[in-house]
Amino acid sequence: MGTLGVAIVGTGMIGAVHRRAAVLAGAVVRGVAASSPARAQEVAQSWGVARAYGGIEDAIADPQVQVVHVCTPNHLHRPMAQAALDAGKHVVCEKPLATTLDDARALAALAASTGLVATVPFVYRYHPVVREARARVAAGEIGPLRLIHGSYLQDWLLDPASNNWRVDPALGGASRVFADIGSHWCDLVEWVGGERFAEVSAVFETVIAERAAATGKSFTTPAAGGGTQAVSSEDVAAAMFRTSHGTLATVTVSQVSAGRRNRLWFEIDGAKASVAFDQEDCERLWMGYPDQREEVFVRGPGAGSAEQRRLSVLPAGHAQGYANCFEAFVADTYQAIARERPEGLPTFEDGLRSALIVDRVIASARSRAWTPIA
Ligand code: SOE
Repeated sequence: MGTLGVAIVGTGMIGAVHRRAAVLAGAVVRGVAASSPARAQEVAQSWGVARAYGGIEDAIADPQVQVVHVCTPNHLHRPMAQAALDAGKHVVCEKPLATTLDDARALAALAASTGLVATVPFVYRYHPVVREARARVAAGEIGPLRLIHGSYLQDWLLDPASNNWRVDPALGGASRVFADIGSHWCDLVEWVGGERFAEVSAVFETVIAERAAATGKSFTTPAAGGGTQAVSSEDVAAAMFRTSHGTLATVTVSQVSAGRRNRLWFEIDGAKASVAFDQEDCERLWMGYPDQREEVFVRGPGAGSAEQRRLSVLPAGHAQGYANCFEAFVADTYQAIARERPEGLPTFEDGLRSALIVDRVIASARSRAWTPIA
């Protein structure tokens, strides 16, 4: 495969993460599109990128671009990803794949019909010890599942002075905290545990009723005096799931938990052992046994499952984290374009699965009833 040409559409915090991962994977970023042509110019200059596109039309018309990374606010994912696929470009589209289930269905169907590579960054799958957990569960080391539990907690929206496009349902979608980060947790535990959620009972709470008016930037703390706006999206969510095997799962999700920056944590308890992962302590995997034994598996290239070793690019003790996951995800996406099939690559099918879960979680939170996921 020759050098891939890439367009980055959306230049907030996550656009910069995509750009770095694309470059490290050997691609050339041909151009950027942003919220305005002026902003695209500014970013193109600071990133040292050749072209500042006027919009998605220019990006997909660029013959030097084979892959479009959609890093815009959520409500633009559907039109941007669709335009790119229609133009014959491979797509990496941020999660949530779309703000409605119908839009996610349409994108997944379109991607399947084109045969193009279309992926969604469920990047926590790329922690080497997460691969280790999955391999151990699949090998029967923890036995039949008895319980799944955990949380995904952040604090970047604790301050009422903080606001962001994600808070506005017109831009972020009908769910905020669950679609933004609960979606990662669900993807991860279904993928590691090997059981799919079949029904849900969920509760949403908006604990900060008013926030400083948003400026539209990806992570924003607006200056005082800019007015306030009422908040309708949820700051916290709690959900109980039952898998199709009958296993109970519970998760707490929050963007207002002081001191928790990005704490995705899960534990899967089986009949023979338990396995636990903490994203903020991501070099280690905990295994617990009923006879008081414990094992802490430490990430490294020399031990453990094949996928753990494949993704451990640094020696143990040389911490590998979030950015490395992103890099490995983008590198695997590009490998898929080269016709290889990397293990565990999250595609638009996984984005659709996630959109279905989020849709059912929202329905349950509204109806206050157990709701099937089918
Ligand atoms: C903000 O909550 C955010 O950047 C999410 O949008 C990402 O998906 C998550 O990985 C980190 O936090």
